[in-house]
Amino acid sequence: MKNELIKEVKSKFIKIFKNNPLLIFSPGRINIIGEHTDYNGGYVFPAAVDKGIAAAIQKSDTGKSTAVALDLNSKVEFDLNNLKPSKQGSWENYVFGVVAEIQNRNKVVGDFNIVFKGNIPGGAGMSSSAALENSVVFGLNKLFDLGLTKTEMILISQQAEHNYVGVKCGIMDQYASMFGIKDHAILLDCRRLKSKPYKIDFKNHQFILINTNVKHSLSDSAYNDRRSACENIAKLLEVETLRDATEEDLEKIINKVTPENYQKALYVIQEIIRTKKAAKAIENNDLEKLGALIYASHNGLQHQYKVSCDELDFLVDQAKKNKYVLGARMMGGGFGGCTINLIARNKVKDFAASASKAYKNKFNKECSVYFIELSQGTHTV
Ligand code: GAF
Repeated sequence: MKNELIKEVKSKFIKIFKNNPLLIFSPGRINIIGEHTDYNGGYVFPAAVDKGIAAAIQKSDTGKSTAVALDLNSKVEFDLNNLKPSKQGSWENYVFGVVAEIQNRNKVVGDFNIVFKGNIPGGAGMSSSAALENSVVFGLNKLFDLGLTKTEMILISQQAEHNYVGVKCGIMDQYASMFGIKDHAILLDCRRLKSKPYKIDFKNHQFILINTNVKHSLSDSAYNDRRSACENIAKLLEVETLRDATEEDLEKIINKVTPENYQKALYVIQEIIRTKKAAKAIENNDLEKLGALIYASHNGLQHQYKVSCDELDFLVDQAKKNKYVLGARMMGGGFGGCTINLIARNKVKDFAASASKAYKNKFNKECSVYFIELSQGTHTV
């Protein structure tokens, strides 16, 4: 699947631009636990996967730059000296944003052509955006000898998302996509950008994803709203981020915040603790415990942070009814996309079939089941 994708972008590139490109694969990610904690300076527990974006990129000598999104059958030509965001929601903002942020760091990028295609459905909550941004910055760094470190590259990708795409995201997605390690998840301290790899090789259990195939609108503005609510509460508490606060600290300002925002901050404080506990559970091979933490994470996302939706809640309820699923929760920003499920290997087929059937009956639409492999981060191929 990945190889076919790479072959396809290569041959399309050669057909359009008549020279040989540099080929890059940049993965999407899952996240075991630690949702909406990254921009609060907390911990997350993601892993890069075998699905992502394949990009073919090369210098251009025609005096202009071109980007081609094969999935969308869309092509834009642009002038590197006159970059500004396109209308909100345009895919080219991911490309323009990365170039502009490189330029902001006084690095010189020359004209280039890029052709890309992905195999993560948009809106799945698996970070196709970060994968695309990382593929662009990684490719340009190589082509133009920019001398950027991987950490600088992910900060560029993140800024592109803030300033060109308009989502004030944390660093989890870009980090996981860039630094992923085969067969491992990464416990990431988002403040220090320090991570610890955990080999994931449960004997009798595995993670699977189920995509609701919905993405409710307003998710970007809801995301930014939550981020600023968290920042405001951190200010009230006189701490840098909610990572530095405890439940007791929060209780002291209970009268100064709305009950809704109180619950959101409480969720973040509790989720950071759950994430660290999840790492311990994996160290101890205690999958029951890990599963319980994953269910608790969903409960917080649904009732306290309020970023879930009926479709995600329904799939998590289906998981709860099945004793072979140890834990399930919504994954990523929310309002649609996938659930992640920790399930007994020999029961995957049964659960996938019963959950899919129930989902179809309830919503009159299909969900999709994804099997994933934990894979290496952004790389040339
Ligand atoms: C999105 C963001 F891009 C991440 O930074 C993170 O906040 C996530 O939502 C929620 O955990 O994927």
